Amino acid sequence: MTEKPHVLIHSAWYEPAMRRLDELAVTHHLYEAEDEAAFLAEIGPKCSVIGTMHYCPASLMDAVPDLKLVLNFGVGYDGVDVAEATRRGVKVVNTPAVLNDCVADMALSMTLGGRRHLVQADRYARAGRWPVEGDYPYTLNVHSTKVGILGMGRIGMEIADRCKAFKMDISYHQRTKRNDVSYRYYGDLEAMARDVDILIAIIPGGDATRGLISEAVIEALGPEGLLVNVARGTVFDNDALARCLKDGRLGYAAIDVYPDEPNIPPSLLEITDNLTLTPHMASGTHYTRNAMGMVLYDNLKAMIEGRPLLTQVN
Ligand code: NAP
Ligand code: 8YV
Repeated sequence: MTEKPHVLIHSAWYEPAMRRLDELAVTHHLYEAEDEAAFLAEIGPKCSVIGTMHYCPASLMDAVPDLKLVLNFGVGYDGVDVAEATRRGVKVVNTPAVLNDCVADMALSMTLGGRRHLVQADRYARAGRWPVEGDYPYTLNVHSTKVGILGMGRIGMEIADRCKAFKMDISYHQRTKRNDVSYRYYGDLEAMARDVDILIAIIPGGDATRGLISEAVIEALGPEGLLVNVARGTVFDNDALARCLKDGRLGYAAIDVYPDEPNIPPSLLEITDNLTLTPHMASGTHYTRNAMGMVLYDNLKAMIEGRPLLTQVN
C-alpha cells in the first residue's frame, strides 16, 4: 500500500468536510500551531499538498519544497500566487459552481434588504420609534428596476435568473459579450452604471479588477442607486464609497467583502443609515460549505489515484 500524502492545512474550512481529508491523507493544521515558524520548518518538508482559504503566497510554498497541489477553499483564488505555483509545476484547484446558488441568493437578499431598508427598519422598530415618530419613511421598489450585473459568469448568471423572477430589467458588463444570453451588454461600466438603478458586482479580485468600480462609476449610479458587492473588497476604493454614501452621491450600498478581511474599513463601519455590511458570508451555509469541502476532497482523491484533477485553474 502506498503511503498517504501529507497535507499542510493553512486555514481551516468547513470542519466536517475538512476532517474527511483524513481518510485520504495525513493532515497537519498550521492554524493550531503555537509557533508557526517551527511548525512549518518541521512539517513543511513532509508535505506535498497545501490546503488554504484564499492564501498561498510564494513564501508559504517555500516552506513545502515538495509541493504538488494547492487546494483552495473558494472559487476565487486571488490570494493564491497561481503564476508562482505554475512556475514551480504546482497545480491549483478551487471550488467553482457548487456555491453559485447560495452566493446568488445572498446577492438578492442584499438587494432586497438594501432597497427596502430591512436592517434600518428593524432598528427603527426595536428602538420604539414607530409609536413616537410614525411610519418608517417610504423605501424604493425592487420590481421594475434596472439591474446591472458586473460579471456575467457562473454566479452572475444565477443572479440574473433571480433578478428576472423579481421582474427586473437586466444588463451586464464584463470584458467579453456573451453569445448565449439576451441581456443587454455594456462594453463600458460607467455607461451601465448611469443607466441602471442597481449594480451587483460578482467578478474575481486581484490586480486585473482592482479599483474597477471607480468613484465616477459609483457617482454614475446616483443618489437613488444601490451598489451590492459580493465580489472582492479590492474592486473599489472603500473610502471613496464611504464619501459617496455620506454626501448622498450614492443612495445605498450592501457589502460582503473587504480588502483586509476580517477587518472592515472604519470609514464604512461608521455609516449606518444607507449601508449594510456582512462578514464575507455569501457562500456560508452548511450545504454549500460542505459541498465546497467535498470538491477539495474529490480533487485530492483524484490526485492520489492518478486521475485528472476536477477543478484545476492552472
Ligand atoms: P466566473 O464564472 O469566472 O465569472 C467571472 C466573470 O467576471 C466572468 O464572466 C468574467 O468575464 C468577468 N470578469 C473577469 N475579469 C473581469 C474584468 N477585468 N472586468 C470585467 N469583468 C471581468 O466566476 P464565478 O464563479 O462567477 O465567481 C466570481 C467571483 O465571485 C469569484 O472570483 C470571487 O471573487 C467572488 N465570490 C465571492 C463570494 C463571496 O462569498 N462573497 C463567493 C463566491 C465567489 P470576462 O472574462 O469576459 O471579463
Ligand atoms: C469563500 C469566496 O470561499 O468562493 C469564494 O471565492 O469568496 C467564498 O465562498 C468563503 O468565504 C471561505 O473563505
